[in-house]
Amino acid sequence: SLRKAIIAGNWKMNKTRPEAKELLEAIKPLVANAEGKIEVIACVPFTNLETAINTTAGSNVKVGAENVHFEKSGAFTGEISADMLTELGVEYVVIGHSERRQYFGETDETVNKRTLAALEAGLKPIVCVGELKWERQCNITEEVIARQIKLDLWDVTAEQVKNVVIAYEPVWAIGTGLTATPDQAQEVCAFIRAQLAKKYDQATADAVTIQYGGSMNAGNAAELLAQPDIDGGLIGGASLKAADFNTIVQAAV
Ligand code: 3PY
Repeated sequence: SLRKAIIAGNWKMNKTRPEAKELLEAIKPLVANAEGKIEVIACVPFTNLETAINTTAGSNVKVGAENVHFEKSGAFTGEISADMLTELGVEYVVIGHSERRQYFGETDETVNKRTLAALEAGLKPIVCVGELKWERQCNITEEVIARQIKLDLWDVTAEQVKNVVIAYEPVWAIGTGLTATPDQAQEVCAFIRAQLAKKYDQATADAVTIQYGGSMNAGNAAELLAQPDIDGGLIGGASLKAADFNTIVQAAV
């Protein structure tokens, strides 16, 4: 592949600090052989970031946050800025996960603002896109994805987009145990790359890592990752078990 694969765990709202330390200590030796071949990331709750940074120091496991606010500082009670994350040593941040869009009022506009703020601060955004079940049934998956790519990456330059990871997560496959078939996932990931080629150029599009997410697990990862336009995974539940997460990592090495 032209691109480095990226396997990222999305821990969601799970794990206290001692539990986070224990899980990362278990993951580290298992995935050590991936060093230099693929990127391995744990995206963890804000309260676990410092623990995760300390626990993974000197290893090939990188740390990401699960959200970031778009303003630099100020009266935004409960929010966390990009500078606060980079100062800790955080490298990646998940932006616009469907749970944030569904439950916390995220829109393409706020996803775009967060993406720009993250890039400006030197964080690598993992921007999540994906259609609802209803939208797939109505045959408008491509319109939905095209709109998200256009709006979420508004004003993101060709130079900047090389630091953006796109995660294709069909909303009907999140937390449902349903997974897109490899063909379905490949079709949309190729469509995303075509949209990037249209917006930027083919060389730029070819350099962007596109992950599949949505109930990727130890059993289905290999065939999803074998698809030409799927360059990794954003892993929910299976990232909370060291052995399962490692099976997925090994499928990408
Ligand atoms: C899932 O696998 O359910 C996810 O939401 C990954 O982000």
